[in-house]
Amino acid sequence: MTDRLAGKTALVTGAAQGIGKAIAARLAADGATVYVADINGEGAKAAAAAIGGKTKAVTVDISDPKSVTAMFDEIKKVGGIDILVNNASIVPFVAWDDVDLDHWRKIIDVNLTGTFIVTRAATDQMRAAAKPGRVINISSNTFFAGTPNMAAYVAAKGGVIGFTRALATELGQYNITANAVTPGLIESDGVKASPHNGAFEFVEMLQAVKGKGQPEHIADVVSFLASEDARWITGQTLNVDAGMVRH
Ligand code: NAD
Ligand code: 4PL
Repeated sequence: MTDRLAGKTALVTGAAQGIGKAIAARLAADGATVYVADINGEGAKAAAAAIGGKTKAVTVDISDPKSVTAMFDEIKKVGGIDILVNNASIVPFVAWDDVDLDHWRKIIDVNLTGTFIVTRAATDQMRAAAKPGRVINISSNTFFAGTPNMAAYVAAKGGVIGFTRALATELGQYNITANAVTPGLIESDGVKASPHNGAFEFVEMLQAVKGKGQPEHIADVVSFLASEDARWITGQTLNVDAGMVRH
């Protein structure tokens, strides 16, 4: 769509489907080489093939440090990473009475700790190559709204915002920026296949601008944050939800 990411290498986690796939497609359309990473390796291959351009599929479990290290060893061979988009997460719909310790631990482990594991490896690689960099973390507007049936998820997404703020402080001296994006309800593959699909009417009532949130609404904003135009923005949380919440 532009050439503003030409020569850059990007990694998008959870890119086999949904918002991650749309982000990968947009960054590729902006000229970047894009690693389409997902725990669903077949899905990642299919997404990379569908997007075309300079995409490469990779199988990774963001909560497994060994798997993450192996992925970055591959990326290092082609010159290292410039742009990291932490998008992979589990999007649960679990009534409060069913939120037990196993569920809590699983959601924190993937959605928050997984984000840390990938960011640790990616930013070490950026620093070793003395390259400027971008970290873009996909949080959620549920952190502002306290959305029902997602208690562990809401906590993890708040953790992602806190982590982003600290990361910006730690990495500014290396010319690496870190920002979070908080989407509202988006009609992703995961949402379409879940009870969240029944919430669009209610959410649209709260939105200032009407319509159903689409993965591209998020991908276009991530493209901006990844670009040179966003060089003076760091530690911020950009809410992208048609005005459902104001924070
Ligand atoms: P989705 O369920 O459609 O896709 C998520 C992808 O992440 C899947 O392909 C899945 O295989 C992958 N994944 C899950 N665990 C993984 C792991 N351990 N390692 C690697 N990959 C893993 O989700 P989506 O709706 O497109 O959401 C994408 C991001 O946007 C998530 O961070 C989600 O929390 C956030 N978000 C979504 C919405 C929404 O309404 N859809 C709203 C706000 C925020
Ligand atoms: C408003 O992040 O932001 C449902 C499911 N509703 O995952 C989300 C809203 C969901 C959201 C989200």
